[in-house]
Amino acid sequence: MAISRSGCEGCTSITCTSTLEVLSSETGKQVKTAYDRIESRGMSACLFGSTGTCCRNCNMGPCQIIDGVEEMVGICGATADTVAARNFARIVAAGSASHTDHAREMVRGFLETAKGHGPHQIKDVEKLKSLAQVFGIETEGREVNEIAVELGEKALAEFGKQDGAPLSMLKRAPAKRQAVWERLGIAPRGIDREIVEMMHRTHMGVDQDYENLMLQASRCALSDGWGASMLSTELTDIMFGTPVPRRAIVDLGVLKPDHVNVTVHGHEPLLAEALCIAAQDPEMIELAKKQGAKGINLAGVCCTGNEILMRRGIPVAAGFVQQEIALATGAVEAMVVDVQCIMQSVAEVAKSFHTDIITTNYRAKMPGGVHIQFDEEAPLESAKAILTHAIKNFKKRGKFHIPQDTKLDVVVGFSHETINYMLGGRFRASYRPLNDNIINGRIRGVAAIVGCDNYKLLDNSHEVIARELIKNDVLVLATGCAATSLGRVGLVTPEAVRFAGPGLAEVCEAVGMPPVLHMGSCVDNSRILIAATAMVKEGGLGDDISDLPAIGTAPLWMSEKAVAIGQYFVASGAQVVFQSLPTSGAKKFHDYLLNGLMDQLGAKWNVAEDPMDIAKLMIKRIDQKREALGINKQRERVLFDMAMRRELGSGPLKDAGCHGPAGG
Ligand code: SF4
Ligand code: MSK
Repeated sequence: MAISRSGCEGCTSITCTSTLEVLSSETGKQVKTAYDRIESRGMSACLFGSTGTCCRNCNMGPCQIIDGVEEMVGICGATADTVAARNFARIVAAGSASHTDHAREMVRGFLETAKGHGPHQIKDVEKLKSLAQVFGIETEGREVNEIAVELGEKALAEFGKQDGAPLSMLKRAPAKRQAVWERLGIAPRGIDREIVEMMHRTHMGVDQDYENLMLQASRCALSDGWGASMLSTELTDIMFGTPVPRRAIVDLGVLKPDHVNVTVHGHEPLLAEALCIAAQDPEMIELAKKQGAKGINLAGVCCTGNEILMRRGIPVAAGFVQQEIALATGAVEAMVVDVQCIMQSVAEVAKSFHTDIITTNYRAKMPGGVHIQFDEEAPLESAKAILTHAIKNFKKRGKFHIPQDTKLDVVVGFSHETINYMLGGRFRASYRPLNDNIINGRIRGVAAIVGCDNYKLLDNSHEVIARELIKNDVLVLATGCAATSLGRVGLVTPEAVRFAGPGLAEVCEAVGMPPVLHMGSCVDNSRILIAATAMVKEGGLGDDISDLPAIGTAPLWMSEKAVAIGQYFVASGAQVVFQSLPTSGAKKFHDYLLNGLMDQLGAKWNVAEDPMDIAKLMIKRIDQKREALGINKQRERVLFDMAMRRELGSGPLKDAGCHGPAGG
């Protein structure tokens, strides 16, 4: 459905009140946003492009293929199925490459920290030691930094590995899943290698068999999920602290009228962490005061926002579709960006105001932006140079409009470790209570709502799905911009328990947790793999991820990364539902994704257009798994007695003022 702002009086398709308020304001009317561009283009998407049957992989084309029409194959003879599979596989490769390049930077930053360079330290020593074990690193009697250097070097080697044993972290998966990968020959050998091979196999005249292409697409995606993304999440946690539950606020109302507002947008938390430290520097605060501001207000956008929200409680101003809207307030002195999901239009919107778009990464510059290169070897100095530039803009601020009533409370920071500790209690961290509550039916199952927002679709889709799921006792795990949008509508807080079904509500109340758990940014979907594995290993819910009453969705996916994530979930045994897939023009291949993969992987893609249909499909799949496990009959509610409440009520939210295992 096309979304129009139509001067905003007729904005019936945008439900977000802060977006509507800014677009209707004097400052908002000054700018053109994606909503205007969609309206003027009429959203007439190319049929061949959107159904996956346009090929421009060689200069005999581009070829537009019509499935089943003999003369409408490619000049080279490529069929609709081959073309759609190659296009799909390239999307997976691009998404995996983005996570991989992000992860590589984080590993390099981790190594610098391990060597004692820069402002950061190894914060989570326990996690360092447990990851060191996965990599076969001796920890007994060794200095923390010595272990960290060896871990960093071994982690960096995972990217360029060619042969030998597969990626180290694959062995964290359930044994049965590892056997599936081995049997199919899809255990990734090295992270970069799988992306390169995927690009090669989709070149003109190489792999023409869609089933064979999908084997490599799975291997490539697994190198992201169990390789790059997992490395990034784990090493970032070790360096900056594993997230623990903390209260924070989200939405455009987090911008402050009397402060220098600096929004941090992109993905790699090295820059954002350095900015957080620099923003507390008395020298910087003094400079802001000299310019007439009361201080410096950092606020996140997109996944960088989620990273600093999870670890520091820094507010998030906007998700993906609100990046232009944040600037349209006229209250942002600088938007500091690094990589991924930064729309080129932000430079154009900024021109209407005093705002600068500060690019910081040599890989991502844009016309109209001011470039201040982030120096990994001197992060604090770079951060101060960036902030100084932003502070100097404060005096130039003209009219602005910050929607004051849109500032929502959230409780975030649900890492795998937190869930383990929170549900298992202080003395025996474990997933046992979660599994037991699934088996006895209080919790029907677990659903992940992840990924982007997308201007093409109704902006309340995440909310509709989440409300239906929690109402039906399904615990929701959220990441990325989906988590931000759920925070904006008040579902990421313990108070949202009133919207949950009776069984889920009982568990949430006993622990004091929200029915929607914010697990972080888009690379943090690897946390969901670890959580799913922990559920399997705890016992009682089958012996593979594919046995769990669990499912994921990225209903408003926009980025290629979302498809890579979807594919690594499916290859790990978890079903996913998308609102659409760019493969529907190729009947056999499309059917292979929606059905055929099941035989090999025990999981598959699903498609449903309407958000409510997505939710219903997710519940249906969860119930099918419950039935297969023989636990569907046990859904009569067992009321908590006092002993049960006491046992669960010892988690961090109840008795530790929102501080978990690693402190706060
Ligand atoms: Fe056309 Fe084949 Fe070239 Fe693709 S690879 S553009 S289908 S000739
Ligand atoms: S930022 S990938 S829009 S989640 Fe990770 Fe949001 Fe999707 Fe970008």
